Amino acid sequence: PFLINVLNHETFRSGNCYTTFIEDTPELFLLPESQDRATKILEFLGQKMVNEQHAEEKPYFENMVPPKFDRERPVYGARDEFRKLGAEGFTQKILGEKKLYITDTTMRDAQQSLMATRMRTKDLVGASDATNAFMQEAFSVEAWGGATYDTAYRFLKESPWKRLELLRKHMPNTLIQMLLRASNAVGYSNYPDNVVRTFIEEAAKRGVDVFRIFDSLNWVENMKMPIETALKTGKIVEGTICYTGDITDPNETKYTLDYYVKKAKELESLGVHIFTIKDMAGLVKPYAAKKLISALKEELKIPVNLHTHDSTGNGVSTLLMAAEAGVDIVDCAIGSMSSMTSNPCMNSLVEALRGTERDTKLNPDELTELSHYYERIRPVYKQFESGMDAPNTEIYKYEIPGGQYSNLLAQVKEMGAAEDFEEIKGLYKDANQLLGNIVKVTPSSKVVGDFAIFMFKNGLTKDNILTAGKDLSYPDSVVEYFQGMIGQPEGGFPEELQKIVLKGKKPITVRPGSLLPDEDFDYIKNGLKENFYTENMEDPEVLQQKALSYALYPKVYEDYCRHFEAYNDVTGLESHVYFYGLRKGEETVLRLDEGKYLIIKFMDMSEPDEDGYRLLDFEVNGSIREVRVLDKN
Ligand code: 3PY
Ligand code: ZN
Repeated sequence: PFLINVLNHETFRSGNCYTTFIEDTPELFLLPESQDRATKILEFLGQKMVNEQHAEEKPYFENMVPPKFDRERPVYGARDEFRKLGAEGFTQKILGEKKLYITDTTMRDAQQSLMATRMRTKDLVGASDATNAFMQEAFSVEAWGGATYDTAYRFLKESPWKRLELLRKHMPNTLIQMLLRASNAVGYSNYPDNVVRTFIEEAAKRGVDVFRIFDSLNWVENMKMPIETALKTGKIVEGTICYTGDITDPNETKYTLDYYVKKAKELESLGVHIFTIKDMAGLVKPYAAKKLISALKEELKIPVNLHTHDSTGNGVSTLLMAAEAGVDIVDCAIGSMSSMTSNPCMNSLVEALRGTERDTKLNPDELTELSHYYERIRPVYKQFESGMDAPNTEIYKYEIPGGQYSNLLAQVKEMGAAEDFEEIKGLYKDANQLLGNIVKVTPSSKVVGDFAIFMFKNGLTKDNILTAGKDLSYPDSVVEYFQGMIGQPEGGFPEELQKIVLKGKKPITVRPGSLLPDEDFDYIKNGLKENFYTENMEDPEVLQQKALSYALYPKVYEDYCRHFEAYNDVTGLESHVYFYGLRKGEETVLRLDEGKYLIIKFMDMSEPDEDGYRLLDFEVNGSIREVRVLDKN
């Protein structure tokens, strides 16, 4: 194909061809496959620039430049120690150490909580080599699971499996941690057992070393099968209980210190290696941390981990108190990706403990370098941020998780009800009480959020719902909750409201997974092969991952496949180009898998013709290319 390009080239055919012809003519290297890829990428950019973003309104962004670090310095990280000692050996060794271990949440929870999980693989991989080197004294890097799985397909048009593969390759000495919603896997409802089981096994094979497993109602029954499956993979398993209420409040009768200790012991008896308190809303106050961690350390024979958010501004104080009380591992995020709805600031904590007996052994200068990296890329994601720009102690009252706060606000704005956000937050609190004062974390937090918005739209209050709400049909998530389809809440369902919502439907009291029929993976695989072409389908292991994605998110996965067919792989584009397209005269370089480069420059776009199509002129490796895009505005 290269020779054909030479022979067909106008300059070559005209005979006016000098010895530098090949060097001066980069388009000769555009082989048919790359030509096709180039066309698809231009069409993707064209769609973006005509129908989504105004090229002229694009702010200035820098291209991604990875953090600097010494590549010659040998790295020996927690993963090396885990490989040497095994899951139990390594986690038990932690118990005997004074060092406070850190889990770096930047790549998962921080970006999920700050920017609606929009961070692209390219930007995560950009940080990964340096993260591997700088985090060698840390416990783990949380980089997968939670909301990152479906948002990768849904909004970023990339494969979460490919992300895992790349991060695995770039962080060979680091324990990669994922967040698993027990029987909800990485979704919003319970899945058949064989889906959850296959998902865990595949994740372990593809690079997950630490499984943090929680249930959105703290219903241990729902956590048993996923914990057992994860234990069988030989990886590290963190049994997790979500924190709600306030153990320092003398009026707290449900979520008391005893409640947490009892749950922790229940999980310990299932054989988990670590016990984690997951404080997704940032409700553990500093003195509650002291009390809680002291009690857990007293009662448990496995390391204790504390996960919290900084929405109230008390995050670092809470972690310090936990450190004083002997916590083994805490979660925090790199400086420029921390605080507010995100996790507490790692840089601050590391400095606070420097030189003390709980010194984390992390290097502040290295953390600064990593922080600068994320600071440079964060502006691209500004459009997805929550708008919380100062700590907010109202969170203690409303108990809204960090990750949900930004989503709820966006949803409220979309409804044109931004000025009613205060009222809606109040309804969130009331909705929680009406549902039985439950743990609020994905997906139970979605039930509370949906219910609050439903109450707002229908003028319902906690006082009139049993009458004014009698004949209404409730949001799907609320109906499923009262049916028992995400499990059983502590203390049971409020029966009067349950009857109104279910309208004669019978609730279940057993584990939903025990009733759901197994998914037929062969059937899914055949269907995918017949209907879609996406990369590496012929590889049976890749096909298994695709079948899992379809089983978890059929519609989202189908849309992703269609996008892939139309535009091929868009993950190599700089993030500002992916989200905003190109300004007139702006150039971007795209590396294709085959090791070839496309230098794409946007020249101009025409006004729509009578059929509504615009012509966009690009220069690709020096040649003019035109794409025609329907203007849907
Ligand atoms: C998730 O499930 O994605 C969470 O982060 C819950 O806090
Ligand atoms: Zn969290």
